[in-house]
Amino acid sequence: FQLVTQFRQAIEQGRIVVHYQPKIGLADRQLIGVEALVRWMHPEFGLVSPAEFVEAIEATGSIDILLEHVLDTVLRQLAEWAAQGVRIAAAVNLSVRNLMAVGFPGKVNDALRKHGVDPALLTFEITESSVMEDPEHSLPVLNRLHALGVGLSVDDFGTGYSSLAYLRRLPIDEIKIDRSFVMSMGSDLGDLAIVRAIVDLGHSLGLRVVAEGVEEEAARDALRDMHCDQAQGYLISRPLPLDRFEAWLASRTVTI
Ligand code: G
Ligand code: G
Ligand code: NA
Ligand code: MN
Repeated sequence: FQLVTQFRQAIEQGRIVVHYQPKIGLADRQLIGVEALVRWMHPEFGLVSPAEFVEAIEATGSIDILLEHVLDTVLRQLAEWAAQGVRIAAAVNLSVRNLMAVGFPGKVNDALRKHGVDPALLTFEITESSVMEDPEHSLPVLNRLHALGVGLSVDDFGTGYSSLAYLRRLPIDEIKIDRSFVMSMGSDLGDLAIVRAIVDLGHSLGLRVVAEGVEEEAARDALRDMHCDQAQGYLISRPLPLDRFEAWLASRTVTI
């Protein structure tokens, strides 16, 4: 496949980069960690979003090259921050295919050891639909990841159709409320009710709850009042390349 060849080349040329979007605690507004979001700096098309290429790479069966690259980049960075005395956690997105690979947890373990990173600093984000696609295969992989001590988060929560009984059986630590609900909670009482219900549901199941797509101060304050745990979104910061994220961090005297 030409795409795979191009993609491998892009990795070698340093054109597959990771951007970092901060996540803050709502109670104290301190930085907790970042979500790692990959981008392809394409010579013709500019900065290409993963929305444009992850599915295509996945279809070729070579999605593991992307994950290996992202994981290596992120763990190297976490080790670097830890060496500077800054404790920052990171979340990495998994695709459906990643969840089906039985050898995947072993590779994660190797990568953690290689970089000497505390497993508690790494979380994987999975979507409801990717787990539900083939639970027989994904559940053992999730259990092994959990046993390593890495965190597991269900992304885009509220958009799928997982039964609560099923959710309770997954070895997860966190749910992320889908940004569609959070972005309109200020103008739509139905979405506000959904956000509130998800926060309560998550807490009843002993899970941490993160709101993504926080764009307005009013939403942030309402989420804090509902005791939602963490927030991520343009209000706090857009996803940033490493140098700009570090500048953001350094200049952050007032906690936003
Ligand atoms: O950053 P952006 O809004 O363009 O992300 C679009 C989508 O790509 C999101 O659903 C996000 O979860 C996904 N994504 C970002 N980085 C990665 C990655 O490293 N691996 C996978 N599988 N998906 C990613
Ligand atoms: O599917 P996933 O939740 O991983 O997608 C994350 C993507 O959401 C990021 O790549 C980022 O570009 C986008 N995003 C993050 N914060 C906001 C926000 O506040 N508003 C909007 N519209 N998109 C956001
Ligand atoms: Na995500
Ligand atoms: Mn999401």
